[in-house]
Amino acid sequence: MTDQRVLITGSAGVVGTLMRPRLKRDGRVLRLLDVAPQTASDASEEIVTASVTDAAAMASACEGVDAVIHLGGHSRENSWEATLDVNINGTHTVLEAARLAGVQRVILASSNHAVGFRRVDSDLPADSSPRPDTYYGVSKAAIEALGSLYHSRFGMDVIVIRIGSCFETPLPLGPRGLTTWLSPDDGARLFEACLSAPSPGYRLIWGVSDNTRRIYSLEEAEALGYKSHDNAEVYAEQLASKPGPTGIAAEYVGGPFCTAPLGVFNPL
Ligand code: 15L
Repeated sequence: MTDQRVLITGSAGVVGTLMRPRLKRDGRVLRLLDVAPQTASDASEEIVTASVTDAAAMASACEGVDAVIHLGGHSRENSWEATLDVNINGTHTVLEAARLAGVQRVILASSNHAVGFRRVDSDLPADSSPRPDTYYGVSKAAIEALGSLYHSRFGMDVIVIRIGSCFETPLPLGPRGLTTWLSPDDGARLFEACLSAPSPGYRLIWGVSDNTRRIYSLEEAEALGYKSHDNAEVYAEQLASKPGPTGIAAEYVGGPFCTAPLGVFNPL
């Protein structure tokens, strides 16, 4: 039996770094693509140093691949030009390369910031229409639309995950993290569900742990086979003394992104 080969773009980024060891499996090769240098830890890893905006590099990166997990791109607010180039054109380049190489399944990383201007007071369905809070959020809405297009036109299975906040712990995020956290282990469970669900078609799902203070619906992710084992609430005591969002940031899903200046790199 030949190995399953999964291409991960943006594998040296925050989510990529957390997923890399967790998505290792016997019989699976991870092809790890990033602009940053990386080193293969063993024969089950293949390294590609390239940008998702490079069509030729993406074409060869997609050769012999069974599925793509596309995490590459700017992961927060940036200039319009950089966001357009790397996030929107980059995702188009990835999808087009995957299509031409015959890759049947692509998993795209969207974000809560695609719907950042939705109110926090509901169990928000995963397919809520976009209400972006930043240029970054606009790019994530565009990525979702591109995924839908590639499914409808070409029959590719495309699963788009609106990720809450995927970090080792919710502690750096402050109290908002108690709502938005996707634990790395749950993240891996979610990606495994996305890789193995039979013929999913086009899906838009939330990427979040089963947090006590969760405001995103898990119904759609669970329908794909995801089961969260983690809950950010175990960090609640440690975060009790930290200031939470106030004003607009407290009212809307995007939190601090909703008031940060547009087009300015934001380390939040
Ligand atoms: C995101 O989309 C970012 O990529 C991540 O760095 C976090 O800031 C997260 O949203 C969040 O909302 O906490």
